[in-house]
Amino acid sequence: MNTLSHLTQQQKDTLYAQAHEAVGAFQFDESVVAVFPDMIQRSVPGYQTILTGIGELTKKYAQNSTKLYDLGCSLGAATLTMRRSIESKSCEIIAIDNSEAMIQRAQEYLHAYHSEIPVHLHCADMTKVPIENASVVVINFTLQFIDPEQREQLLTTIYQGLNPGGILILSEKIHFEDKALQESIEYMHLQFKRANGYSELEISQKRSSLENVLISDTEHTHLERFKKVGFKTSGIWFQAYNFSSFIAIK
Ligand code: GEK
Repeated sequence: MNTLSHLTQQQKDTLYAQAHEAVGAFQFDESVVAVFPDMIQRSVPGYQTILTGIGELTKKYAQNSTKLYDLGCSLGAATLTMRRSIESKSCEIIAIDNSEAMIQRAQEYLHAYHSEIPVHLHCADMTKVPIENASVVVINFTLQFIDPEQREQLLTTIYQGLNPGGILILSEKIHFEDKALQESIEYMHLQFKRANGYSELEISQKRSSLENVLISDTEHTHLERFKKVGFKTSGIWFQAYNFSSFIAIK
């Protein structure tokens, strides 16, 4: 079940339905916040399954008296899933997003449910946030928006802030070195968006707006980076077309 859909009116994403004279760079502003649950579900194959998996992994990896982080939390879907799934004692969740509009709306959602587990929501750049005493760190489709030059340092900070036995769950859009493979898997994703009601105009304008904003890595780059920063165990636990979710265990 989508945690947010029955709270929101599920406002439909029509941001790119009309032709724009010039398509600006994609921004996580109020207009995106209003349609975000619909947008992410119609654009990211496997999004719900990944949220369910985050819940299961939280159950298994959250340790007593530790912190769980949701970096790039948007409206807090992963935070809500984690909060419902924690079985360990005295945990707290730190949820970070650098969009004020997202954080404000996430606050409303989180208040709508009762829980004994504290959640601290901060409007901040996730590359500047200290990570400490962590048992679970989630980055669900956000590393792809971070400057590629800063990604290794961020993962190093996370590795150092994780306790032994702690887990990083990282979901990303990926691309493939092999041109033919890239083409056919991208085609599958396009078909997914078409089947979810996006027009050719919407698809092409959204693609232009994300150019130079969403910069994907390959599976190989992700796995090598996990190794480089110190993770001994890492791999993909879920993939739908060009969208993958990795785990890395300390
Ligand atoms: C979910 N995790 O529903 N620091 C903090 N936040 C950032 C930064 C940054 N430097 N850059 C971008 N963001 C969510 C979905 S959406 C994915 C994550 C998508 C934030 C940005 O404001 C947005 O809310 C989020 O990262 C990415 O499970 O829209 O494709």
